Amino acid sequence: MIPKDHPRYESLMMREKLVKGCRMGITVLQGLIAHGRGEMFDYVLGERSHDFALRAEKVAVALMLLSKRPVISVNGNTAVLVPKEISELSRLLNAPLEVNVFHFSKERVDKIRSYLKRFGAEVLANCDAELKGLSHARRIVDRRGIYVADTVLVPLEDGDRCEILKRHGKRVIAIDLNPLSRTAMKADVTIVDNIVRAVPNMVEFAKELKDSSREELKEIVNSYDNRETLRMALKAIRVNLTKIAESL
Ligand code: PTJ
Repeated sequence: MIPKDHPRYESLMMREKLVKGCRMGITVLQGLIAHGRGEMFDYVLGERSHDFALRAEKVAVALMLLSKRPVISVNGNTAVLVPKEISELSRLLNAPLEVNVFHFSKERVDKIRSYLKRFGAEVLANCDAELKGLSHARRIVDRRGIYVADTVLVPLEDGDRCEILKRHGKRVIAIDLNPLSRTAMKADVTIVDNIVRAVPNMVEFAKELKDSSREELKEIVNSYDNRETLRMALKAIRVNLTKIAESL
């Protein structure tokens, strides 16, 4: 049991959720390693949602609201870290969740689907279509979801799928604490924030923006420059580390 007054309580609780996710067959062991990388970036970013992240979260919500077929891709880490919050976001944005995993087995996909359904979301997981150009398992998608989506939200993504989604004419929104990752660099909107803060922030933006006009939403999206977000994220790491070094 982790005492509530432990200085790293929230961080340790996230680890507990992922370990439990592994025991349930939802999260893969590789997901623990991926989380460790995320933790490291969160640490050097100061474990808070920076202004550049809040901006990207708002733009992401506006873009999803403007889209005809937005879809939220969910993997094993996302499913256990923010099941309730991502289901709420899905409802507010009218964007179904789709189980899409790197370490694929039909059994695992079904487990993630059943788990998410408990939170009331519409969950696609038919695995009945393939994204051309990808050789790994993330190519396996649902014909009603990512396959026909115009915008895909991809939290904690790995490798090259972002590029392939874009080649298929889709817009990609990434949530990734590592601003240097391939996905972060290639996405249309990169949210450099911990998923446990990013998704609740997006829920709030969705409540605020859901009745906005298309013109208002377009204005939010059109003035956005993702390269500026990446630049600011990298600079935030430098500034934070310099501040700490100089305070010693
Ligand atoms: O469930 P599966 O089979 O799809 O597998 C999922 C993992 C996460 C194992 C797979 O997608 C993977 O290997 O991912 P990577 O290549 O390690 O990339 C994950 C990215 O997410 C890294 O850049 C991490 O920095 C970032 N990340 C990890 N935890 C968080 C995070 N970003 C935001 N919030 C987090 N909590």
